[in-house]
Amino acid sequence: MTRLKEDDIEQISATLSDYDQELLAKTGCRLRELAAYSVGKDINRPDDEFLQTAVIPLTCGQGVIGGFAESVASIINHLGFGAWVTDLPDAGGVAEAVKNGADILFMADDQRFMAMNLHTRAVSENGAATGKGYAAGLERMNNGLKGNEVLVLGVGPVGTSAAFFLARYGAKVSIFDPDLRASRTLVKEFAKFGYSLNIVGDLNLALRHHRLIVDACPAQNVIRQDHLREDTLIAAPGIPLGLEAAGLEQISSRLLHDPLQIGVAVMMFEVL
Ligand code: 2YG
Repeated sequence: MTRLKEDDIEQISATLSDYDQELLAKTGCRLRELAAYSVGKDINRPDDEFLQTAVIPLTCGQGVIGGFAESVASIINHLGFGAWVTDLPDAGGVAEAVKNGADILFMADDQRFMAMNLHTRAVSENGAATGKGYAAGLERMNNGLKGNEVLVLGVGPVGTSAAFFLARYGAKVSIFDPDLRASRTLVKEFAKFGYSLNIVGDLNLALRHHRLIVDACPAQNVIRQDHLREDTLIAAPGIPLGLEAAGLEQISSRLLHDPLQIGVAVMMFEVL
């Protein structure tokens, strides 16, 4: 589980409008539209506007990440919903949220980042939501994925979710993970849903062969400049970004990568 650092997230709140413009240029959707699209929900649900969301900082484990709860609340507010960070952390914060009429709670410890709707009991976990949102982002960037080959790097919670939704969009999904057993387990899981996954053996060959890539692994410099073509599209939920700096400026308009925005937006729409 990657742990964000303060400097990964310190710019989020101030740049959400620019972020939306960039996302619109890449996918044809702003963040709210992409999140609604990824969960298959209508974007305008009038009664949702009044839902109140509380984000509760948690001090357990390695403790609070400065700006984390504030960034989550700012993303939710940017989506058009009311959100605030509780004054208290932990149990006191949960009580404060409930007492002050929160309908939805967001909180993260070192293992799980969860959202929950106190009325419907719907819950959402960040890893699965992030994979779903990035699969939708790639599908929009490519104007559909039916019959397209997509390479997914990393079969953790994010990569697994991304692979599942890519398959649902009709993509031919190949996976790579250093842990071959994990890949084999995923192949069996997918077969239960009638989806066939291909495990790539040679990563270099696979990176050269694939135009569409989901980088859901925490490794750095996995994707090199010589792996990129002028029509390569990369959806990279993995932190830190696995693309080496040399390749960055040439592909920036064809790269989806953010530390929190898409995952939080999908979590919100999953629990609405
Ligand atoms: O409340 C706080 O400030 C801390 N307890 C938050 C700790 C979050 C730890 N998890 C992570 O940093 C990431 N897994 C969050 C999601 C990253 C999305 N790519």
